[in-house]
Amino acid sequence: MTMKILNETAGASTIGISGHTNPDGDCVGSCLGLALYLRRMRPEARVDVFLDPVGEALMKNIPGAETIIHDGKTDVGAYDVFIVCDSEKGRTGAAEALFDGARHTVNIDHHISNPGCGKVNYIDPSASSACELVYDVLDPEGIDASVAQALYVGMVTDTGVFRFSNTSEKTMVTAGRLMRYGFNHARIVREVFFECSFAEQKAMGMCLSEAGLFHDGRVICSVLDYDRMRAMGAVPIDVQECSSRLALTRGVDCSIFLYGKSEKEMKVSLRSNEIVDVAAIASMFGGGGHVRAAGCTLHGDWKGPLETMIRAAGDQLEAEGEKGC
Ligand SMILES: [Mn+2]
Repeated sequence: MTMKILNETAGASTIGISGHTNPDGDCVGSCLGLALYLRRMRPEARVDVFLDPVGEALMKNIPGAETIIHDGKTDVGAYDVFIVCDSEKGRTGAAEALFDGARHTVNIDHHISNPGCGKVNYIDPSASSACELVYDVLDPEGIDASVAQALYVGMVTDTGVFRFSNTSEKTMVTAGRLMRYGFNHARIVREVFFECSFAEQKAMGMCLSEAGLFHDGRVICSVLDYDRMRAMGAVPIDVQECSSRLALTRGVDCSIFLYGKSEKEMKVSLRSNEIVDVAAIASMFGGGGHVRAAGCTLHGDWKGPLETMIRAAGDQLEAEGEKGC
């Protein structure tokens, strides 16, 4: 039987909760969902959440986000219970010492690399999100709309609004049960997942209109140099989706997107769908990453390296074509 968080926190007067550094929606949602629930069900206990600063959309859509403690500072010597969500303890930054010093520890996570670092662990790599697992350890009667909303935000984040292959029947059933508590789920999806800044919209438009195709339309490439970036008021975070979007062009396998980070520095973001090993291309210029998503940085001339990268992608596609014959 799945452990229940009320059993694990019985008699506790201090409870600490944390997740990984640079927290995403699943991390913040699972930590806050758990905290809001425990503040309801264990009113006698003090419940502290420790996380790095959280982005604007998550601050707005995760209830209780304003109660997060950012610097890991606390006057509690040793927590009665410390819970880590969506992470192993080694990725929690300043909170790791608090976890190590706690009398009892719990770890709830869906990362396959996590062997479980608590005295009690609930680790399930088949779960879409930590939030899906947090729901399992709560008693449904103790959940209210705020708890449900926090968990829903995390599920939406880690499943890409229920699109990714980690979305299971259990994910949909859990999400459906959360909806019963009543919150504006349409607004959450819009604000947390789809909304962009004006600069981001402009940058995406410019990136798409400047794009060109190579190698029979199987490689796509676009460049926003530093002057363009500056003219639009765009910063690197505004162009983080550009390469993925380029790769969604029909017929394309590989996208190469360059943007100026400063006068002298071009960042390269590569994506592929099924064939090109973009990590191999990025490594030609001192970068790296994964087979389907990689990047590197160019100093000085970028036109020569760009041609080289386009050619390398074409060579890989050709080699794959020969293999198929
Ligand atoms: Mn997660």
